[in-house]
Amino acid sequence: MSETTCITTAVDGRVATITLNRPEALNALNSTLVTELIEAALAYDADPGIGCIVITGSAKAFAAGADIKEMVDQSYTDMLTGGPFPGWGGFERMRTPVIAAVAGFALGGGCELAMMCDFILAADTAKFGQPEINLGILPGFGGSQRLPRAVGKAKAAEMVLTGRMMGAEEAERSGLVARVVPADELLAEAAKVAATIASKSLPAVYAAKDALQAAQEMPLAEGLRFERQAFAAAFATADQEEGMRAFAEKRAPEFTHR
Ligand code: CO8
Repeated sequence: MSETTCITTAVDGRVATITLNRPEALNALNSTLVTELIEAALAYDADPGIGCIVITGSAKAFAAGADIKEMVDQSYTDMLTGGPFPGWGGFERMRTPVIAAVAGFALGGGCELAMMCDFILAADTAKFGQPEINLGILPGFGGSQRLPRAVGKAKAAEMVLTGRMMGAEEAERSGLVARVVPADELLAEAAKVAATIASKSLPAVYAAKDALQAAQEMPLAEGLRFERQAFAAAFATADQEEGMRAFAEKRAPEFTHR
């Protein structure tokens, strides 16, 4: 395990885990934490030895939002020119799947960070919310766009306009999280799911992630064309032949990630 100022990182086999670690501020996303998080995530993304990344926080908070104390004196121009957190573009374009393992508060920028990940595994203690309205602002990390896509316009509008938090069970029912697990099993379960993903063919995983992302961004016809091309391209990989031969020969595939 290695530790910087506001995060810790650990690698186990082909799975990397980044733990947000500012307990004194419930993992509020200040510029140091965000810089460290993005740097670590991009370094893992560039490493073909890593097949899945888990981002998690503490038992009390995944992240309670952007650091309000750091933002209080920021101006319109500060925000327009990137605010305290430039660099999210690279995070959003990563090829490696990212799982958010959320316990406790995931609020504001914390909820938005979780939604930027490919999917969320939630502890039964998780609480999601976009409480920016209580601060005289609105979501600024994609919450007004990703939350309605995840839970529908009505529920998203209620949460964004009132600041109401949503518990884990409601979040699962609404489609915000993939699955809820008991809090003391969250990290083990996230590690297990991440190891499963990391055991698959890397090019196939990259392509599947891209296609799922396209579904969020493109009209259906365009997304279907994207998928058709990506599907055909999978047949240019050694792993496709290995995966299908292994099935026919009733053995486990040995992917070489090529
Ligand atoms: N920023 C800074 N400090 C925080 C934050 C935060 N978001 N959240 C908690 N803290 C600090 C508290 O100030 C407190 O510090 P101290 O001990 O020095 O007083 C410590 O963490 C513990 O917090 P509490 O005592 O408040 O703990 P509670 O258990 O009583 O309450 C809550 C927990 C309900 C989570 C409460 O802390 C809270 O409401 N936090 C703020 C939540 C919030 O409003 N989040 C949205 C922030 S705005 C945002 O995320 C915008 C993102 C878009 C930016 C785009 C830029 C380009």
